[in-house]
Amino acid sequence: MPDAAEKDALVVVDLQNDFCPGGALGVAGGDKIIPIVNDYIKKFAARGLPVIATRDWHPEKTRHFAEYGGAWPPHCVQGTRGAEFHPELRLEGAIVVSKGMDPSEDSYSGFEACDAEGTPLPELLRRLGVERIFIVGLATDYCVRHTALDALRRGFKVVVLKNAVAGVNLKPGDSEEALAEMARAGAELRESL
Ligand code: VGL
Ligand code: ZN
Repeated sequence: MPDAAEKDALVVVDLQNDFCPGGALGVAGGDKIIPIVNDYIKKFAARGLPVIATRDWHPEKTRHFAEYGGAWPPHCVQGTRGAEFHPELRLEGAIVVSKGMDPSEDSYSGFEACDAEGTPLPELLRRLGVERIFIVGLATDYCVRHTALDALRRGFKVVVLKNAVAGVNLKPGDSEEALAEMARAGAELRESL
């Protein structure tokens, strides 16, 4: 990791079973990024830099799901196997933050997530002195995109590691477009660490 400054953190977005192939909302190639993400987690941890893992964590009934007016099939329902992190993901000592619990909100952004004590992610990052986040995970066109844009709005620097993200692509090209939008908003796109 050539230029990791002291105030960096890794944010691993929603690497859960339901977003991987075979899951309720499987992203093509979603599981292929896991070994790369595991390597990045090790590198950050080895430097004593924070690693945050977000998870989509929905109630059974939420306006996020098509049955109740939303866009999606049920996925990442609290306590189900689909909501668990992928078994190959090695989170080590990562801080887990959850989002999507409010049945009236989509909550795509990791910045709406809280840890087990209810501390919101922006507050956690501030306490840790983080200035720049490296984003990896799923899905490029939803949670990665919203997390990156929110981070930039709140004054964090953002690097998106392109070899460790994958998208839903409801429309072909959605992920490419999302990456371009993140770049326009000020995110740095890097192929890898
Ligand atoms: C996500 C669709 C629905 C994501 C979450 O994590 O990108 N996408 N809920
Ligand atoms: Zn969701």
